[in-house]
Amino acid sequence: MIKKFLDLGYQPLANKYLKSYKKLSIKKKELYRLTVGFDTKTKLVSLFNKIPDRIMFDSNYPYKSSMSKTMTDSFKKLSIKIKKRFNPKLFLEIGSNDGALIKNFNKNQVICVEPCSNLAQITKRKGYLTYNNYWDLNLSNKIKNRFNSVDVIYSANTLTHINDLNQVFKSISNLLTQDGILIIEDPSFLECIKKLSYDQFYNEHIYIFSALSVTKLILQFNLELFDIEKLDTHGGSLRYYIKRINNNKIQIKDTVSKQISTELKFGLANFLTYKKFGISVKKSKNDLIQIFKKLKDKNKKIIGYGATAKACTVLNYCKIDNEMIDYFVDTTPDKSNRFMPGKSIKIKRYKKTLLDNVDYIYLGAWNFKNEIFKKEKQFIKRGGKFITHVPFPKII
Ligand code: DWN
Repeated sequence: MIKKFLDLGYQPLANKYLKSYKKLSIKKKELYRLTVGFDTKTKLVSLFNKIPDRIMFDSNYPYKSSMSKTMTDSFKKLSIKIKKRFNPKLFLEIGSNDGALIKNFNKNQVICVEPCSNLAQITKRKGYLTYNNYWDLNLSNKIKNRFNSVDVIYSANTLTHINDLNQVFKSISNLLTQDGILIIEDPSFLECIKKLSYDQFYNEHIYIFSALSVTKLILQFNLELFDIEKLDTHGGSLRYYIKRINNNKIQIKDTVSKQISTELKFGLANFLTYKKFGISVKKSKNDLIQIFKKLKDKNKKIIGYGATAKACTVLNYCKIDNEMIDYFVDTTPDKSNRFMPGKSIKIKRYKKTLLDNVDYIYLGAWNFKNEIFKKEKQFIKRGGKFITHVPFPKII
């Protein structure tokens, strides 16, 4: 049974940045109700309204993983680890984006899968075998016919974006060698609760995983966890290492039982924990609005930094508009001169001078706080301050 614990109101589609501002309508289905539930049986957290993937992931997907040094550094480290620990002859990435990870591998070793054609073009142009497809059984069979099997399959921040998880894991199991490894990496629901980062919910994040839910999910496909790594990326993620249950060559590390017992201790198996989270989110919204109002009463100039999908949820939930935030800055070329979805706030291509005369910066990309603080030493030195809602609304 799926029980609702969070209602973030009517929301536009994240990552759909409009060229000019227009008021979106519920009638025309330009807005959808963002409600989140907890399945008491499977322990899986998911959205009630699921937007078809063909609408979300098209030929104009603006997000590029390579836009942050934190992510490119993390992928470089991971590539070294994968080569050392598993030494794959053939490596497949589901959701290869602009190639931020696979650029660390040899071209003859890698298969990229990427449904957004603008991104698939990038890895194709660089000479990597790229299937511009959604991940499903058809594609898995097509690759199987050509390569027979794959040693390591990896996917970061992608499987949680796919509605049909049964097909996802069936297609993976279909292609993986008998002693093959699956590595997946996604925001951790435990961290999401601890940090009150309700902005992890938007249409693309159909699911938010926990070790508890992943364990149950993969069991149906005779797969099991054998290691878990905690990562700082994307506000606290988990990297799950998965093998076939009948593969006895690999030992199960105690990182798995430790993570599961931490989640159980925190109450991730009980609906009450989720209900409390929902109540705290309402308080967070009111406190953030108060901060903005107080600063605007003093005529302070506020801008946003990082036109993230996450910020889309916050702005639309808290009803923060261009009366509060003058503009957003972002390094992503495809976001520049566009508007934050559902809001009349313009996004400008990042340059340092856009921070001149700014008093406060709202951290849309709070998950890259350290990288941004390092970059904006000058702003901080002249007394500039940041606003964040994570783990609670405050001025830094
Ligand atoms: O799961 C998803 C994650 C991985 O990426 C997708 N569904 C969509 C996207 O979510 P997001 O937009 O919330 O992700 P990020 O990685 O928090 O986005 C950071 C944004 O901030 C990018 O647009 C780049 C920008 N940025 C910047 O302008 N200057 C980032 C840094 C670090 C900077 O210094």
